Formats: sequence, structure tokens, C-alpha cells
Amino acid sequence: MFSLAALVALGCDGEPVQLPERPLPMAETDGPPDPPTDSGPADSGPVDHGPRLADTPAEEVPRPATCGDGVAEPGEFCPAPPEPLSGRVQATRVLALDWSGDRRLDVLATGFEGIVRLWRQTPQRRLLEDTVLEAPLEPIDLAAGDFDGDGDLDIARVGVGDRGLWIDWQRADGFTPGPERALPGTPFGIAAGDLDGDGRDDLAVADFSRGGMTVLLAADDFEPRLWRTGVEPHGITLRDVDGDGHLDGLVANAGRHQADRDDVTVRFGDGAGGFDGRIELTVGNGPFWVDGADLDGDGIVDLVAANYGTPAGAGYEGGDTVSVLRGLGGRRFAAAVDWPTGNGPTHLVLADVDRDGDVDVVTADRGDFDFGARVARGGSTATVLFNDGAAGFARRSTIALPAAPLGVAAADVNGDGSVEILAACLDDWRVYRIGQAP
Ligand SMILES: [Ca+2]
Ligand SMILES: [Ca+2]
Ligand SMILES: [Ca+2]
Ligand SMILES: [Ca+2]
Repeated sequence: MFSLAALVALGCDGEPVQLPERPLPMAETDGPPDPPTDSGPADSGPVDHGPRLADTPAEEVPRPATCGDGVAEPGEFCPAPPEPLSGRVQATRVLALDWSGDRRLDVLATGFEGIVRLWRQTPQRRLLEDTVLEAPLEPIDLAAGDFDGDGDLDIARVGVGDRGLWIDWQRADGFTPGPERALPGTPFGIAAGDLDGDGRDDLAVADFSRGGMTVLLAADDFEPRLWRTGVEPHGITLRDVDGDGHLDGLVANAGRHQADRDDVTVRFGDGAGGFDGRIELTVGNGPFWVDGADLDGDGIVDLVAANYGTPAGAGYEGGDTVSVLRGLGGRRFAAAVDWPTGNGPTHLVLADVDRDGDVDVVTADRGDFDFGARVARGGSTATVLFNDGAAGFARRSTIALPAAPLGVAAADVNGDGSVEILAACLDDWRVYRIGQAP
């Protein structure tokens, strides 16, 4: 199985980080029972054939000749060298969001050493290291949402080691830490969104050990309730996949390092905090993350999964790709088409990186869990896969990073009209910013 310890056990310069080694049982019986579902095949049409590699050869695109002329043109991607943000953080995830409501994006990263670091953007468009929130847990992921409905974003993070949830409530004078809540199972990824339409954001957590999605509604005082997905969920995202106005849960089931046990689950939200249907979708091997957006402009949400791969011999097979599944409407999806990425992607985000009007994909290529192997196989990159407008991703750009990223973000952080990429690098305790020089 994927080892959480291996995922995070190497810190700065390969120095071991203290992480309690705990068994990750698959069949825990604690927690609420699985709510009834209508998992019938009806219109859900699970894809029963494997993904295929794209017919179009993938191509690394050179830096456009028009880079450096100071004009940001559609379709142009002009990455500058990665620059570290100030301050150390054993970063597992990074987000770009407007925290203070001043219409400038700020940056937030969760650190496995037990902190959250916030950089606020000044009116001069500089990112200034600001708040450091501490918590006695090892946060593996975080999400932002307005969990109490007061109009300000709060921060929720989950700890994989001590299996807890922590919410920092944003108040006028800063953040007020809430009590740590023990979570059943083993939380891995976390996502926020209003699942029951009461105006307060709710939480959904990928439960690695129980094989499900733990939903915590603000209205229920964040009482955990498990909804089954697949084997060893890693990444989780909330999107309205079927266009009924209710958020749905997308879960990447990495599948215990077995290619026949991994897939993506979509659980369809009923708008009242429950889920009334599910589908399983075949993707590449060992999916770590999944997200959804309309990639081909037909108004239907399409899905993208980041496939880490499964162990085979000295390396991995069936990974180093993203699987793209075009939505057909009616909760149906076309078979996955796989496009190459860098080595061992563990996370992805969807954003129009080259500003040509279609949504592109950015992956965090974590590479091998083994630090030495990762360096040897070149796993310290982020990959931008450019959409051709029809959900084809033959063109890509590889960004070399000083350390292997676990998470990425993409947004026009400084408001200069071009999208920047942020990379959370656990190994060297840094968040890197890749700007553009159009
Ligand atoms: Ca809610
Ligand atoms: Ca929906
Ligand atoms: Ca679409
Ligand atoms: Ca684009």
C-alpha cells in the first residue's frame, strides 16, 4: 500500500522527520454505518474499459519567442525561474485566496511540522509573510471556507498522524483556533463547500483507511459521517459534476498499490448534505488526485485524475499521466484518455495558465517516495498540460523545481494579467513561486 510514512518521512536534505509509524487497517468498524445509496447502473454508466494513451504524440513546447516583449498574449506561457517565498514551511499544500477581502490574492500553505503559514499581498503587490498558525497535529491537507457564515474565510486542516480536524476561525483581529476534533479513520485530503445550502461551508475528508468520504456538515457541528468510495482514497474535491446545482464529491482511490483496485468515485450530492448516487470511473494506475471543470466548452464538467502509478519491479507502471474523462451529460463519462506528465504526480489543479480561454492542467510531480530514487529519476517538476480547446493535452511544459512538490496552485496572484504557479515542497521546506515574464 502507499505508505503515509514514506510520503512525508524525508525532510530537509533527506533528513528523517519524526513521524509515528501506525498501521493503516482497511476494515475499521468504527464510525457511522454507510448510508444507503442507489448505486444501480441505470444512467450512471460506469466506464468498464481501461484508459488509453492519447493517439496524438505528446510534445514538450519551447518557450515562445514572444516571451520577454512585455505583452501577455493568449496562448503564451513564459515561466520565470522558481523563487522561494520567505519563511520555511514543510509544505504539503498551497492555496491562493483573498483572505482579507481586499481583492488581492494571498497565499496560504500548510506545513507538516504543524503550522499554517499565510503570506498577505500588499498594495505594492508583494507577498509579505504574515500569520503563522500552530496546531499540535501533522496537517497533510487544508481547505478554506466560511464555516460559520460570518463572511470571512476560515481554515480547516486535517492531520494524518493524529487523525484529527482543526479549524481556525477568522475574526476581525486574526484567527481563533478551534478545538481539535478527533476523526475516525485516516484523513488524507480535505475539501470545503456548502453541501446543504445553509450558507455555511461544510467539509469532506478522504478517509484513507476506511475507504470513504467523511462528510462533516457545519449544521451538524461537524459530526463525521462516512460515505463509501473505493480503496485508499487520497485526493478529494467538491464540484457540481452533473450540473444539478448541488456539489458532488470526487474521490481519487489510489487502490492500495494494486492496479485492479484503484479508480475514481463520484458521489452525487442531494443538496441536503447527503448523497443519492455514485459512479466509479476507470483511470490510470494509482490516482492520487481528481478535479473537474469544463475542458471542451460544451458546458458539461469533465474530469482529470493525476495517476501516480503502481509499483512494478524497480519502478512504477501505469502512472506518470493524467486521465482526462469527458463528461457526456447524465452522469456519464467517455473512457479516459491519458496524457503524460512528469514523474509520479500526486496533485493537480485546473486553471487557464496561458490565458487562451480554455482550462489547462498543472500537476505536482512528486516522483518516487524514496528520496534517492526520486532524485535519480528526476521527480522534482511541475507540469503544465495545455488544453487544445477540445480536452486534448498533447502540448506540455515542464518546470524544474529545487525539490519535489506535493501540491500546486495556479492563479494570477499579483494581478499582472498572467497566471503564476505555486509549488508546495515538503522536502526542502519551501513554497516556490513560478511567475511569468511575458
Ligand atoms: Ca452548509
Ligand atoms: Ca451535482
Ligand atoms: Ca465538457
Ligand atoms: Ca489555456
